[in-house]
Amino acid sequence: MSKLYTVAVAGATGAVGTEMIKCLEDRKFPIGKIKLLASARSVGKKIKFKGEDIPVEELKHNSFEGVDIALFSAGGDRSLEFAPSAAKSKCVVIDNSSAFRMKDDVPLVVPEVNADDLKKHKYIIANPNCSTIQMVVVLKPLHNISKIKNVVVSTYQAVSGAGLKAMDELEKQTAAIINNTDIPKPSKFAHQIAFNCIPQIDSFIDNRYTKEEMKMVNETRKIMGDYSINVSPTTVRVPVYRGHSESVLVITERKITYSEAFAALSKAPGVIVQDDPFKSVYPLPIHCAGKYDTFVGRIREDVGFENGLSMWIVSDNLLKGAASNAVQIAEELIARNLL
Ligand code: NAP
Ligand code: 3JN
Repeated sequence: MSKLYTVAVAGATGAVGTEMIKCLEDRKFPIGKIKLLASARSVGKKIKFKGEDIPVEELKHNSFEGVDIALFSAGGDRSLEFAPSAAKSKCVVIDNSSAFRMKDDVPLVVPEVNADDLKKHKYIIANPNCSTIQMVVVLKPLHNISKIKNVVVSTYQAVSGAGLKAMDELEKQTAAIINNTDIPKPSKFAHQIAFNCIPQIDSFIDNRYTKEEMKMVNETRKIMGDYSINVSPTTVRVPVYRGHSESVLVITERKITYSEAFAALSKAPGVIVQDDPFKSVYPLPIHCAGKYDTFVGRIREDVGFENGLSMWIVSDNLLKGAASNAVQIAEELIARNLL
């Protein structure tokens, strides 16, 4: 019989953690025992896993004794505090926060792109930012045809990327506007998100970009293993519950034709091409929600830039952008005997 693993989910009650638990069950991850960890506030709650009610435990330094793999999505501060304790007890941490992503000795992995980097792990592996993950899954097959020099990307990011409270904020503001009652003040976002678009995700830094934008710049280079790729991002929050969309222009060393791009993307792992614009067929967040793949359409040879290729990329930010990429990393560790 093949080995069954003890798996912990830290942040089990959150938007990402909830999806991690569902994903482990849905993908039939070989689990013998699951530990669900969150803050002291959640102790007493139970979460269903494979038909069983599992009690939520408080995340503590000794939570990882006897645990083989821990999926972390409890925020960067918790990752910084608890991931080293887990690693010390030889539990492999797959961390969803930005806490370790740019550290030299921590692999930053999207399995379709750089699964080989996993062999360098020292018990902590980082899951990239959601906007970066869905972009690099599509960029890699194009980069294999001709080296990508520049990427110009604008994102249209769903509120679920900012957690459960952010989803609630959109719902309550929308209901208030429709029912003509007082609109609740913004709390998770800098402005009202209902019926609006906000060109700010995370906080601003000195160069006038946001942290989310700089994650796209730095993480893309590390995952693609090519520090010469220049990324020019603008990240925008839109009133969509689930599914991040991206308008992406890539400039390559030599021209990639529409047919070459279509052929390469059609056979790329984890990518589904939906591209029949004359019949209004292109990826939409409402259709991509709940799916593990990344969807690409509106592929066209760019009219404004020589050697430019433009496209529209959509994926479920809570799945491929977070939970299912993390579970895929765990699956890859088992397949490669790296646990
Ligand atoms: P969320 O819905 O607000 O959930 C936060 C989770 O963290 C909850 O389970 C919460 O437990 C737990 N938590 C908070 N404080 C804690 C503490 N002191 N000790 C233990 N657990 C604690 O947020 P989310 O959207 O799931 O995001 C969680 C984290 O995942 C983010 O901060 C980010 O680092 C990462 N993330 C990554 C991506 C990505 O792009 N890959 C996308 C979204 C999020 P309680 O319910 O008990 O408070
Ligand atoms: O806002 C989004 O759509 C994605 C958000 C990701 C996020 C939210 C809070 C903290 C991150 C992340 O994964 O980069 C973090 C973090 O820095 O850990």
